[in-house]
Order: sequence, then C-alpha cells, then structure tokens
Amino acid sequence: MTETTRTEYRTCPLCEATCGLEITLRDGAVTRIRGDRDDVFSRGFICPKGSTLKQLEADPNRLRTPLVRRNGKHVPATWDEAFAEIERRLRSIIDTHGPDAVAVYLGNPNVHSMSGPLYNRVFLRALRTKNIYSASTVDQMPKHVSAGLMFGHPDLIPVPDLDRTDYLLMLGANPYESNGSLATAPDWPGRMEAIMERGGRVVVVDPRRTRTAAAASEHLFIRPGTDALLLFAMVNVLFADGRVDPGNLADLVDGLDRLRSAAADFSPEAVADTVGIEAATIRRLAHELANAETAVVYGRIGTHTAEFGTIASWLVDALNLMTGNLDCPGGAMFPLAATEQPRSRRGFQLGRFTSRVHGLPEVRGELPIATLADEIMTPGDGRVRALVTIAGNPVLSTPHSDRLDAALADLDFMVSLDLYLNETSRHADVILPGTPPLQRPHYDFAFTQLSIRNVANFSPAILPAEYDNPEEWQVLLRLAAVCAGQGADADLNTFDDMVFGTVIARSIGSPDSRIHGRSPEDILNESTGERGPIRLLEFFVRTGPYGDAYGQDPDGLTLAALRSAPHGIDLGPLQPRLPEALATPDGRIDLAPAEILADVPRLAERASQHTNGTMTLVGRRDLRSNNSWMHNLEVLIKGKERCTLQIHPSDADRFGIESGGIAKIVSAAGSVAAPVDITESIMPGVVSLPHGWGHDLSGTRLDVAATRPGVNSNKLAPGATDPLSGNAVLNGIPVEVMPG
Ligand SMILES: Nc1nc2c(c(=O)[nH]1)N[C@H]1C(S)=C(S)[C@@H](COP(=O)(O)OP(=O)(O)OC[C@H]3O[C@@H](n4cnc5c(=O)[nH]c(N)nc54)[C@H](O)[C@@H]3O)O[C@H]1N2
Ligand SMILES: Nc1nc2c(c(=O)[nH]1)N[C@H]1C(S)=C(S)[C@@H](COP(=O)(O)OP(=O)(O)OC[C@H]3O[C@@H](n4cnc5c(=O)[nH]c(N)nc54)[C@H](O)[C@@H]3O)O[C@H]1N2
Ligand code: SF4
Ligand SMILES: [Mo]
Repeated sequence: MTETTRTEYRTCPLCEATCGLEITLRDGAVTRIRGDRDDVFSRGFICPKGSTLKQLEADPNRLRTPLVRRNGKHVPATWDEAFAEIERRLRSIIDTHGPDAVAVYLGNPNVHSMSGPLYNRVFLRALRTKNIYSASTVDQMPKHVSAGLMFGHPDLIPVPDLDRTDYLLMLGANPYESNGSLATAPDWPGRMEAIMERGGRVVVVDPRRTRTAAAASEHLFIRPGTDALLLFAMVNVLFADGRVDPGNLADLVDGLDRLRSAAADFSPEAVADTVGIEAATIRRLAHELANAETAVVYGRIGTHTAEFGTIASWLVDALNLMTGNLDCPGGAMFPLAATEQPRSRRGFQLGRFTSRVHGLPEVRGELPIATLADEIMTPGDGRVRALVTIAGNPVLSTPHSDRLDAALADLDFMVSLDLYLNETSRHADVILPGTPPLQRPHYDFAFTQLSIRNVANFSPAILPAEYDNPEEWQVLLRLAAVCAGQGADADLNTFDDMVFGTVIARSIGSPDSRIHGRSPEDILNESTGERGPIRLLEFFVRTGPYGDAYGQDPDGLTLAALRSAPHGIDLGPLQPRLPEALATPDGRIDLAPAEILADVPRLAERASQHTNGTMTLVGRRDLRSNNSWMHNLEVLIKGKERCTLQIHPSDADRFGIESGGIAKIVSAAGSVAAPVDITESIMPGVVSLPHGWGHDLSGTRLDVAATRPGVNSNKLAPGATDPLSGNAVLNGIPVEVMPG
C-alpha cells in the first residue's frame, strides 16, 4: 500500500482566538499540526494547545462509546441501550414531576462547536425546562446584561479595535496566557505589542503582574473586586473636568445627566484607598483616555466574575462612549458576523422568571449556575431531580464545588454528553461520548460576532467518525425526540428537516429578512443536501449581511465560497454600525439603565470598605491549560507544577510560609492546600490559585490528569453572585492563609 499524505486546514476550536491550523495526515492519521501561515486572520500564530488536537484524538481515556452505570460502575453500552435507559428514566421524571425537574448545564465548549449554538436550543425547546444553567454565569453574563440594557440586545457587544487603537486600558484580562476573550484576535500579544510599536500605550490593571502586564507600557495593581470603583472614578473625573464628548453618538445617547449624578460620589479621592490606586493616577488615566487620538477600555474575567461585575462591564462601555470612542475605528466597535440575523427591537428584559429556592432572576432564559445545588438539594415542589450536562464540568468550574458535587450524587438521574469520564460526568447514569474536534466540521458562530476583524472561515471534518458514532447534533436531536415524546427511535432526518423548515419559515416571514416573502421550496431546492449544522450554516451565511440571499446577490457569500477558501475569507476591518445596529425599542443608547443605577448604592457602600490587611483570592490562567479539561494530555501538563498558590513575600513572611512549602487556604466555603509560589508579581494582600484543577476524585477516568491533580480553587468560592447578571463571584474572595 502506498502512503498518502494530505494537508488540511481548519480553525482551532479550543479557545476564542480562532487560529488557523495546518494539519498533515499520513494514511488518514494526523502526523503534524502547526499554525496556518496563510490563514487570513491568524497568519500562522498558534499556541501550545493548538497542536494537541492530535493527542486529544489519540487519548485512550477519551470516551468512544456510551457508558451506562450498572451496579455503581460505568460500563460500555450501545447507543440504543444508552438511549433506552435515558428514555425510560428521563421520561418517567418528566411525566411525574414535569419538565422543570430536569435541569440542563451547558459548558463552555458548546460555543466552540457548530452543534452547540444550533442544536442545543432544539433540545431545550423540546424539554421546556426553566432550569437552564450554563458556564455563562461563571464568565461573561455581566457583559450580556450591560450590552442588553444599553444597546438593546445582549449580543451587541463592542470589542476593542486592537489593530487601530492608540491607547488600550485593559482590566482583569491576561491575553498572553488566555489568548483573549470577548475580543477574538489570534495573536493578541503581537497585536498588543504593535500598539506600542506605533507609539501607542497599553495600560494593564491587574492584582498580578502578569506576562501581559509586564509587556505593557504600564501596569497598575488593583485590589480585587474594585474595578467598578476605579471606572466610576474615571467617569467622575471626565464629568468634573468637562472631558465628556460622545462625538458622533451625541444625538443618540440618553442618560448622560443620570450617569453624571450616579458618578458624583465616586471621586478618585473617595475610592483610592479601597481600589489601591492613587487618586492622581486615576485622574491621569481618565485624561489619557480622553486625550488619546483613539482609545479603548476593555475588561474581562477579573472585571466580570466579581461582586460588581455588571456595573463594571457597563462602565467600560460608558467610558468608551463618553470619550467618543464607541463605534469608531480604534475604539470599541461592533463586529458584523457573516451569520448575523436581523434583531428585533424588543429591547432587553431581565428577571422574566426567578429561581425556585432563592428567587434569583433569570437572565437570557437561564438561572445562575451558583444556585443549581440549592435547586437540587432543597426539597419541595419543582425540585430538580435530573440533570443533563453538555460539554461542561461544573464540579470543577463553578463555585462551592463540594456542595455541587454532593448535590449531583443526590440526583435521581443524570446524563452527560462529554469527551471524558471526569469529575462531573462520574455522577452520570449515562455518559454519551462527544465528537472530538477533528471529526466534526467547524464554524465559529459565536466568535465571529466578537471578532476584531470580520472574518468567515469554515472547516470540514477531517477525520471520519470513530465507530460510526453519531455527531453531537444528532445526539442532541435524539435527546430532543425523547423529551418531545417522539421516542428514542424517532426518525432524526425528518426531525432535522422540520428544524430546518422552521428556520426557513421564520426568516421568510420576517420583514427584515433578506429572503422575506420567498417561497420555502425555493430555498430548500437551493440548499445543500447535507443535513445538520452545515445546512444551517449555509442558510445563515447566505441570508446574512454578506450573503447571496439565495441568488439575489450573485457576488454574495455562499457555502461554496467558504468551502473554496480553506484559509478563511477576510471581510475587512470593523465598520461603524450605529445607529442601525441598535436593538433598543427607541433606537437609542441608554447610557444609564435604571436596572444598573439601582445597584449603585450597593457599590457606594463598598467604596469605603477597604480590605487592607486581609487576604483576598483571585484566579488565573496558564497558557497550557484550558479550563478544567485538557489536563489529561501529557504534553500540556508536564513540567513545572502549575496549580500553585501565588503569594507575595511579605505575606508569606507574615504567615510563616516558606518557599517550597504548602499553604492552606480557608474561606467561608471550604479549604484547600496547595504548594506555594512566593512571588513579587502578586500584590500584597492577594493570593492566586488557577481554576480547573482537583483531579483526585474517585470514579473518573483521567489517568494522566490524576498524576498531577492539583486542587479545586472553586471549593473556596462561596457561591455569591452579582445580583444583576447572576454571575458568580470567583475573584475577590476573602480567605485566610496559613502553613499547610
Ligand atoms: N475560579 C474560577 N472558576 C472559573 C473561571 C475562573 O476564571 N475562575 N472561569 C470560568 C469560565 S470563563 C468558564 S468558560 C468555565 C468553564 O466551565 P465548564 O464549561 O463547565 O468547564 P470546562 O472545563 O470548559 O469543561 C468542559 C467539559 O466539556 C468537555 N468537552 C470538551 N470538548 C467537548 C466537545 O467537543 N464535546 C463535548 N460533548 N464535550 C466536550 C470536557 O471534557 C469537559 O468535561 O469555568 C469557569 N470557572
Ligand atoms: N490557556 C488558557 N486560555 C484560555 C482559557 C484557559 O483556561 N486557559 N480559558 C478561556 C476562557 S473560557 C476564557 S473566558 C478566557 C478568559 O480570558 P481572560 O479574561 O484573559 O482571563 P484570565 O487569563 O483568567 O485573566 C484574568 C485576570 O484578571 C485578574 N484579576 C483577578 N481579579 C481581578 C480584579 O478584581 N480586577 C482586575 N482588574 N483584575 C483581576 C487575574 O489576576 C488575571 O490575570 O480565557 C480563555 N482562554
Ligand atoms: S490560541 Fe487558542 S485558538 Fe489559537 S492555537 Fe491556541 S488554543 Fe487554539
Ligand atoms: Mo470562559
């Protein structure tokens, strides 16, 4: 047999940077993965994780068949056996207790696949539970809330125009390790350095001197949890010094006066002690922002997963707007994704229903993950008795983990769709194997909406499905069929045609659609014969802003065009999109949403409560990690210990902790013990542990991860939430530290 070598190109689905990969295969097996130098966006950039898709495919612990728990042990089962079990047990719970008794948790990798954005909703619609949870409430929900209230739609999120800005003020983000978030840009480091090379400035605000901070023009330590105060003080300065100028947007903005009065109490002097940044420095930052030709404020995890996450997220955009930098090149701009569909001008509402136990408001149809354990453990009508997790590991990634771990053990039934038998899926009665990245097609529906350049890039699957396993979208359809009462043996092709038919019907019925009024047959006949996500992608691209609208614009984008561009299609730099893109009912921007203003008194109380003298915990990321789930790949976890407690030498001294020793960290929720890393790169009074570790639980199948288990930092998070977004407070947790 002759050896055949082929090269394929695809977008890395692991993080938000969306790097192009060049993948070489010999006789159908991957031999090498490197950066695709011809990718229109990433130009060859790649991080150490990108090439490990090869090891992920090969990992013997990765699940290849369904597992069903029999007598306490997970044993292999056929798909039919697994679904028979799901149908029997899930149906009985739904029939007896109603759909709300079944909760669903959607983890982060759902936004990194095609099936997640397209088929989860089919499953959720069929199930009709109000108990929907996701990683969004341990992540970016504050941004959705502030964007929804200001601009009318929770996905109208402005991103920093990195390639054209003269001044970047970055808070709570460490793109040198994370490669960026809510700002898709392959090679963040290179783009950040380019700002300084062209004479601009980058200022990083972080309680740790991260690699990002070290590379910036300036780094400022900040006391954890106080970003909202710092940002408010900057707003205060701009008003006080007459430096407010929304530029082109002046006529579109409501609420400047209300913002001015809300900021009145937050002078730099009033917040300086609590924030840990001098008043003069805060004034200077505000002036630098106003003076720069173009400038942008950008905040991420450290700013969002905090006590005042929504206020901080709002003030980031408020500052961009007040300095004339919103919707302008070099400022914060709204991407226009190739799959974007017209948005209704209904505006954005919070709290349309509340959680059963604590009455927490829904946001975007979901409830805060921090309260799932309460919903499982509190008896009464409407108690959650079953859980379906889809690509999520909440036992490691969400707060008060010990409690959630115990709650999951209490469920009547649990299903996990996952790549691994891990800390979460070990509780599942049925585990269905997910589709690994190279065995599925890929398109970034989510990240093209958050991209600092408009780009479209489709990647076909490059490896066949192992064991003829169904792809995740088919698994989700089958779950939907069970929940809808059609049974596990329903004809999935018919079901998928129905899904597609509904999408077409909705679009042609909408006056804003580019195919409004066309005949459904017309669209069907012109569509690819392939069922599943590819057909839907085609639909959204062709009806999208650059699309051919099924023949109306012959030069427009099509699936065929995407297929013939393996390195992606560059749709150009971001363009101003306001006012057209606004989705508020009045078509205006609300700079001072009433819901957010109502939360400001809570912040005002915090302004004078400095935490000097006490210890506060923050998180961090490492380039070779990916939340909780890539620790089973030897290439990534080898080398130095990564799950360490960073602590300043003065604090280590104070607590009698020695270099090379172990520290015990105790919070209101629990305690863990970790090896210490005594370093001046962390602010005195702050300690840091990364999340996603703690692979020492029984009943998992993670042979490599178990050799370097680390500890689960989320055992320390008490499960407090930002009241507006329901987002968990994961940074700024009061702790005590002692020799362990
Ligand atoms: N303390 C602290 N906690 C945090 C954070 C923090 O900064 N600090 N960050 C938070 C953030 S931003 C996030 S996004 C969350 C993440 O929270 P989660 O999404 O709950 O956790 P992950 O570790 O991403 O787990 C992903 C799971 O999906 C599985 N998986 C991976 N790929 C696929 C796939 O293609 N298909 C299927 N079916 N399964 C797949 C993995 O095996 C793993 O079980 O963690 C949050 N937790
Ligand atoms: N290598 C790697 N890359 C990843 C991930 C991963 O786990 N590993 N996860 C991906 C995911 S899901 C996401 S959401 C993104 C997140 O991407 P980023 O938002 O860049 O997240 P982090 O790298 O955790 O950086 C957060 C920073 O906030 C700082 N911080 C903590 N508390 C505060 C505070 O109160 N104020 C301020 N100003 N700073 C604070 C921390 O010290 C830390 O340096 O990364 C993605 N990329
Ligand atoms: S930076 Fe993110 S997208 Fe790029 S190779 Fe690494 S993991 Fe993949
Ligand atoms: Mo995330």
